[in-house]
Amino acid sequence: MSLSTEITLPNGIKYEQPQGLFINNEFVKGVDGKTFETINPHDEKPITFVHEATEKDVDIAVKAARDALSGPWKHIATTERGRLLTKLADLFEENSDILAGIESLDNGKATQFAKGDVQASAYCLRYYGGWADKIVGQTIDTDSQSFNYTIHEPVGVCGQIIPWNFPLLMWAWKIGPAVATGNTVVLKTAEQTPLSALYAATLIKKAGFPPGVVNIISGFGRVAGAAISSHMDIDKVAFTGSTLVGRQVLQAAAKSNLKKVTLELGGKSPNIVFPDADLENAISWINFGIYFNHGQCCCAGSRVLVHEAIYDKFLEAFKARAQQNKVGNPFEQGTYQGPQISQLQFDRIMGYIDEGKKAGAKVVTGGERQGDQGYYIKPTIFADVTNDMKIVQEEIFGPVCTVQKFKDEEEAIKLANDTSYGLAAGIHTNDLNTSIRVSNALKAGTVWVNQYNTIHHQTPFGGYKESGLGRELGSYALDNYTQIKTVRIHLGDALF
Ligand code: TXE
Repeated sequence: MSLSTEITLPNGIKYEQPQGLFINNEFVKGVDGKTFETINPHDEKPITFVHEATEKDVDIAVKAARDALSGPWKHIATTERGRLLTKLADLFEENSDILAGIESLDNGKATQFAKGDVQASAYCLRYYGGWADKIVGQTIDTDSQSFNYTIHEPVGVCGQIIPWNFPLLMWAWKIGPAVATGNTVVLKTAEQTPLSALYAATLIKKAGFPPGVVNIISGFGRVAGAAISSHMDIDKVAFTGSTLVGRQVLQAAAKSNLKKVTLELGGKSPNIVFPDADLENAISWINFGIYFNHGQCCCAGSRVLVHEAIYDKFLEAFKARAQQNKVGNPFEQGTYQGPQISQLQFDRIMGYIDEGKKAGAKVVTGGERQGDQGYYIKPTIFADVTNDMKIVQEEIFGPVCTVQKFKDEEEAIKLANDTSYGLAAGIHTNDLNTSIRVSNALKAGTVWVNQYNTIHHQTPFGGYKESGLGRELGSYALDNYTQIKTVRIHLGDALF
């Protein structure tokens, strides 16, 4: 079985696709010689195969990461660590067409948004490159007999498990802060989308990272993912994915070596429209809030709450806007929404749509698949829903939203918070007081006012309640990847 293959992207770009596991800066086969195929969600056909990591390969990758930690990486100047990350960011930008093309092919996202992901990944890597030589402790004055200071040390070997909805961006969110703070990494991609991460691995080597600092493996959750979360020589695990698996990762960490855990999980985020909002703007953001990335966003604004005074007008205009979104081939000019990631996700979403219809919700638009090939689903709006319906309570992770009426601010807040999740929320109003009052009352890790889905690498992101543990992005993410050591020096004679 080969370790790389030439692929011609639908836009004519030819490139060499690595297929191996990236360990110690080399592509290798898995110990058990297993491979698996990755499917193009646009035509449901296999693109190519990649080598599969099993427990033994996770062990090998962890050893590589452990060795790197006590090798040259330990002694590398912090400024040099930062330079490697900024170089990596430059390489992302230089290879933007290939990286975005792979993302559209393997994940199905429209080229315009795939390019946005590559740019956002580069910004994220560059931002954390800037932090590498600014990780500082404190000196703490307690009394004249003591000198106290803290050092922020790397946690060690970090296992990172990422999903398929933003394969490159999650790669950058995870690797950036881990490497900036001096850790080493074993990152497992999602089995649905291994390709862009492997191409990005070639850039790790090109940027000049020492072998073993960043290791990238393809494999399945129950095998390689589980091996990471229960590994005795991994010091921290960062996971993005379903709440169900997030719980399993936390349990595995508790049962093994109590490794540190950060979790970025699901959501069922409310997007609230007050009667004084600029309706045209609000509708554009609400449309982007749910249909961006085909609804496959943990923070998707999937529960739209609209004041009763503007409800009918809103619904009519939102329906018209959603019907304008071009659904189709990700490589075609102007495509807004591509296919869902897999047959499994397609079936899950269609199952929720059926469930909503059976429960008596009204389909305002969509509610069916598009075409007969590829995992395409029409942008779907449900109205006449009640809070106890499954489509209002459970994460659908597809282009499906519900629209509900509220009569006043108090009811809007009550409905918004009536969920086990707490990742994000949106507020659309021109009243400053309303925006601040409601932001304060919402149980969500991010509140967007008069915008939606505008995640920025400098601002933290993460969930309240069952949406996760810890924060990614911004300076806050650095805390996940550092251990704080306190050193107390006694300056006088013995006290006791
Ligand atoms: O997620 P999984 P799936 C939500 C969304 C979606 C649902 C299912 O609601 O419909 O999850 O998606 C790895 N130990 N989100 O099945 O299984 C897996 O290999 C360790 C929200 O794809 O959680 C992949 O790398 N790892 C979300 C990653 O976990 C395991 C993004 C995510 O897969 C594992 C994706 C195990 N036992 C889905 N089992 C978000 N927060 O953005 C699986 N994995």
